Amino acid sequence: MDTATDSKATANTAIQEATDGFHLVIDALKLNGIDTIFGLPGIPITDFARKAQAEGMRVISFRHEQNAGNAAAIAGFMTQKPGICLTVSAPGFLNGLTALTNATTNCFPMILISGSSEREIVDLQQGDYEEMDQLAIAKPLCKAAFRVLHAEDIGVGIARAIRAAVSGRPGGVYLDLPAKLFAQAMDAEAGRKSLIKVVDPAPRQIPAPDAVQRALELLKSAKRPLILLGKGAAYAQADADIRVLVEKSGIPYLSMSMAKGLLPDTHEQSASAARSYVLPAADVVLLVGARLNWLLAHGKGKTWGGKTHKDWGGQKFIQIDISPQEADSNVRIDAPVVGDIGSCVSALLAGIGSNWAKPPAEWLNSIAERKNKNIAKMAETLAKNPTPMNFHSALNVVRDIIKANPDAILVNEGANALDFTRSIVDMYKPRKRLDVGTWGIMGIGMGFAVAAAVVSGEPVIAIEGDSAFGFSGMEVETICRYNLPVCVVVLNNNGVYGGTDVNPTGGPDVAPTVFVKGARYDKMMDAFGGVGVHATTPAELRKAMEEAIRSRKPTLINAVIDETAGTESGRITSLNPSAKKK
Ligand SMILES: Cc1ncc(C[n+]2csc(CCOP(=O)(O)OP(=O)(O)O)c2C)c(N)n1
Ligand SMILES: [Mg+2]
Repeated sequence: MDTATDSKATANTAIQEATDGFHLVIDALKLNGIDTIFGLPGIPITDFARKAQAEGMRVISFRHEQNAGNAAAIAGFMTQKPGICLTVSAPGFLNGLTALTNATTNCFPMILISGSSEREIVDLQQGDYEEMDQLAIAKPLCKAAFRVLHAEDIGVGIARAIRAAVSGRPGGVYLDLPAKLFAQAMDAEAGRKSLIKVVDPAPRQIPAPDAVQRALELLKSAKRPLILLGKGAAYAQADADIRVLVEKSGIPYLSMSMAKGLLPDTHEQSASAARSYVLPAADVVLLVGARLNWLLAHGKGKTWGGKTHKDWGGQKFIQIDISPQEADSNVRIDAPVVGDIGSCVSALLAGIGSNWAKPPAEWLNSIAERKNKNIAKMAETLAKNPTPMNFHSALNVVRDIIKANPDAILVNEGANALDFTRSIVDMYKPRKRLDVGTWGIMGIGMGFAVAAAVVSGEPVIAIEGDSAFGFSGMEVETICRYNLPVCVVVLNNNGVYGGTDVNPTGGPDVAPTVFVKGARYDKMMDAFGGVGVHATTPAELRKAMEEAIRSRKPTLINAVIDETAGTESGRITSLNPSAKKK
């Protein structure tokens, strides 16, 4: 080949070697180790989803964007990489937005990528197909929001979204990609060069030595110390150090819902069975990735030994949190330790050394005494076998199944279905319990279950109230379509909190909390080729769950629960405003 032909060939290759917005987004995600997209196709992102699959990404399609969003959020929690949710414009975007905001509230790293309509039409409000100023709407509802208008900026856009999602306190990020962007072409080599592989996306944040010292001194002075592990501690994946900190210090601990299993719930230092005793009695409390929000009664009031709901108890708090703004949000924090949880815990560990004095025996004994009494009482209740089943007799089965399969992931939502499961079902390993989180949001069930199965490959058990299940129930088709090892157990008590309310007018409408009685949710699973089981006894439930775990087949068990067994709002009845006028 002579030189003339040679250079002609090169010129031709240069023209042929173009890339476009579609591929730049895919390449930028892949370059940053993101290999899965949860979404729902349609204009303008259908081809994007197709091309992502063609380029080897896992694209999991849902039946509603909120479920795809919840899947992305929990994938973020499990992996420390932002989970990606992909939606169409306006309505699809809005459907995904609830999940994005929930992710932000829960500090789960997630990126919602939505296609959007033409900017010039949207901005003049000329009525485009699915017109909406999505960026403006997303902004106040998530941690950060960006829009990319030019193909050469895709690399920067994805990099900024990743950093914003995972650095500092993780959260939800919105990334707006207008339809026109996808088709924009550019030179492939220039495109490659424009992409950014994010270096150290979630940099460690080392706590200040004097803050650590202050915390250690306070902890040392305690007569009745307590450690509180939050879902931030679970997210941090500092499991071994957290366990050593708890064990070396000898301090009793409580796990918040999604921190259950960080140490096995059966650990001798777990004070969960004596929670209502230890919270008001503790004198120094070490919060590890747990915020003093409503889930901890804002750190004050009767729960903490205060005289009224507003009074502070006498506790002093040490708070480990990555956000410097968290301290003093509800009550005084005497020793804030700001940094990433892994770094903070290892700094405390270094300070604790090997001859740290264990807490006074009096404190440990009084906890043990209450704990043993409550555990014995619970064992008695669990051993009963009433007809129809109640939450206890059904969940006693789930408790055994998780004990035998500690790697299985437990997804949980509902009111009574949530609260009873949390207290009855022990967890043995970190990040195995995924639930309604900070908001107590219904609808996370099937999205979380799908993502948990996709991300981990482990069997997933979703314990669902019948109302809770309804929010995402259509995704049983998704579970069947991808043949995921998910076993859904619907604790069916005929309604929201129960099925006994009646319409006081005597009119034909049932009460607002009541559903069709005796509904057969198992048939929904049958409809899509999974295994549906109707279980009316603990023995039937046990057999069906064991079979589901063994076979790894999509399974839905309709577990019939006494419709009178629940209480209004589960365990948070006190938050219900009650009408003054009867
Ligand atoms: C998005 C959303 N909507 C409504 C609620 C209010 N809510 C809390 S629990 C619940 C359902 C409780 O019923 P179920 O899931 O059947 O649980 P049960 O108490 O009957 O076991 C509802 C609707 C919520 N938390 N989130
Ligand atoms: Mg119910």
